[in-house]
Formats: sequence, structure tokens, C-alpha cells
Amino acid sequence: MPRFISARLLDWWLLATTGVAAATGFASLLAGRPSEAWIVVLHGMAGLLLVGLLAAKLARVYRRVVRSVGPRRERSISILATAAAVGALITGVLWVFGVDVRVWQWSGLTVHALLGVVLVPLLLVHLRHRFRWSHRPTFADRRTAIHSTVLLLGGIVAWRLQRAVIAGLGATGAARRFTGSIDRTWGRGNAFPVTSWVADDPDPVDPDDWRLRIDGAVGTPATLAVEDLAAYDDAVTATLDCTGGWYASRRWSGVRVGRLLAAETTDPEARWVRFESITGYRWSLPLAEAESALLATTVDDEPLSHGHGFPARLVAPGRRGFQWVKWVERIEVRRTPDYGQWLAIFTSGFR
Ligand SMILES: Nc1nc2c(c(=O)[nH]1)N[C@H]1C(S)=C(S)[C@@H](COP(=O)(O)O)O[C@H]1N2
Ligand SMILES: [Mo]
Repeated sequence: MPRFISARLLDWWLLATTGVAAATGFASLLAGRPSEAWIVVLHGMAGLLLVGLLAAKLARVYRRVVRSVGPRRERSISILATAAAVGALITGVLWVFGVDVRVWQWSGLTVHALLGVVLVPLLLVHLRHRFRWSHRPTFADRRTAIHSTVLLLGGIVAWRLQRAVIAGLGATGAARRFTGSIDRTWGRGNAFPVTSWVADDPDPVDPDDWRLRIDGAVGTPATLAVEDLAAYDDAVTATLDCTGGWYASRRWSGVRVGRLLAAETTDPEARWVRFESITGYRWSLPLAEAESALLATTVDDEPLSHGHGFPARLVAPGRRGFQWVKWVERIEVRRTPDYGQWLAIFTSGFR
């Protein structure tokens, strides 16, 4: 196997590219506006480059692995990390080409993300075993600069080619949104997938019992009933884009959150608005963004179904689906951000 680039440079690029792939992969979960499409593009380029880099690395080390050179624990970690990386690359590439490798209830894109999450700690342990700062390449030399430029261009060209091939094949991949999600806009009203997290599965809400509380950094807390919300008919057309890999555009109507807060917000220090579900699921938005968001009660003029959050859900245009809290029962105006929400979306529903 001829060596095109030095082992040092290959390892450095593997680490850097994996870092970029992990960072953009995570950031892509929050990317909901077209101006953030570059995050997903960069993720794709890093992934395609990794296919080549990982193949080159495996060609270099596989003999050591099959001959069982080195401590057993180190080898096991290397093998597990390789498996996670190869799995993530395969599921990622297949997703882009329109092949959804479902495992249990997870979409291929979710499987891809989970493998990426598993890879990070494995890679850190692998680095702890094998990383030597003294083995870094010297970037001052010309060969290294040329090889690095070739690799960088390789990633870009591979990405362009992938786009051309998909467009040429007319594969379902061509219909993906910039986030990578597949179009599920078919049908209207409530006819689109229901997606809830880990344990969020409440009983249907009785509209007579349901109350919306508006409190926190507000003058006087308020309580509204279903009839109170029916008095408004603000509407917005917005796309619900789930990080699980599908999206649906709909016309939502209800009440613009700013109207509910107008009478209430008196605290000049108020900066955030937190939307809380009957299940404990919650997310918060900066005040100005929250004010322009919609607390929706209908979708395409149908009342929201239970699965979609009846009697009221947050519609936050430009935000990813997981931030569109369903079954909202409390709107809290806050001075500080709510970091606990990152945990709450995983643990809600368990109580
Ligand atoms: N309370 C609550 N709200 C939630 C969720 C949830 O599990 N619980 N799931 C979120 C996710 S991940 C998405 S993609 C959207 C899905 O909305 P839908 O089920 O109406 O399609 O709701 C979001 N709001
Ligand atoms: Mo989602």
C-alpha cells in the first residue's frame, strides 16, 4: 500500500476532520434557518473526506490490528471507535442518498447521530492511549502544505460530486431540505408525523380543565382558558423540521405570544420566555423572538390533534421541531436563560 501522505499528517487530518464533523453535527441540530445551511454543508464535506481518510488509516493499521499488536484494551477501543465511525459514515451517506436505515423506532438520521455521539467518548479514550503531541506534522514544509490543500479540495469536490450524482439519479435525497430532512408535507392539517421524545406521552387534555398560566417576570400573572385563546386568529405559515429527519410546512393559527405578554411584561430585565408542557418538557426563546412566535391552536384550520399538542403548541419559525413545545400550559417570562431545558427534553414524561 503506497503512502501518499505521511502517517502524521493523516492522523492530524483525521482528528481535525472528525472534530469538524462532530461540531457541525451537533450544531446542525439547532440549524433551522437557511442562513445556517453552511453548517450542514460543512458536515457533509467533513463526512465525505472522512470516508477517504479513514480508509487510508485502516489500510495503514489493519495488519497491526489483525496480528493483535499492542495492549488488548487499547485495541478494543480502537476497534469500537472504528465501528462507530464506519457506522456513522455509512448511515450518513445512505441518508443523503435517500436510504433510511431504520433501527427500532429510530430513523437512519437518528441512528447516524447516535453513532456520532457514541464515537466521541471512544475517540477521546483512543486519543488518551495513542495521541502524542510530539507526533504532530510540521506545517511549514511544502509537501505538507500541498497535501493538505489536496485533502481540503478533495472534500469540497467529493461534496459537489455527491450533489451532482443525487440530482442526476433523481433520488429521494434530492428532495431533502437544507437541514437534511425529508419532505412530509403531503396531506394537510394534522396529517403529518407525530414525534415525541423519550417518555413524553401524556393523556389527552380535557379542554375544560386546561389553563394557560403566564407568569414569571411579569406584572400580574394571568390565567387563560381555551375559550380565551379562541378570541384570536393570528396565523403563520411555517415549517416544522424534526431533527429525526422529516419536515412539514403548514399554516398554523392561534395567538401571537407578544399579544399575551404585551399587557404583562413590566420587568425591564426580562430577556427570555420559557414555554412549558404539561409533561415538564420545556424550551425557551429570547424575548423578542418569543413575542413574534405563535401559540398555535389550529393547523390548516383543523384544531390540533392530541398528538400534535392540543390544545396549544408553540410554533417558532426558523427553530427546529424539538423546540416547538406541545401541550403548553405555562409561559414564563425570565431574566435568565434556562440551561436545565437541555436535560428536561430527555427526562420529561418520566414523572
Ligand atoms: N411536550 C413535548 N413537546 C414536543 C415534543 C415532546 O416530546 N414533548 N417533541 C418535539 C419534537 S422532537 C418535535 S420534532 C415536534 C414534533 O411535533 P409533532 O409531533 O406535532 O409532529 O414536537 C416537539 N415538541
Ligand atoms: Mo423532533
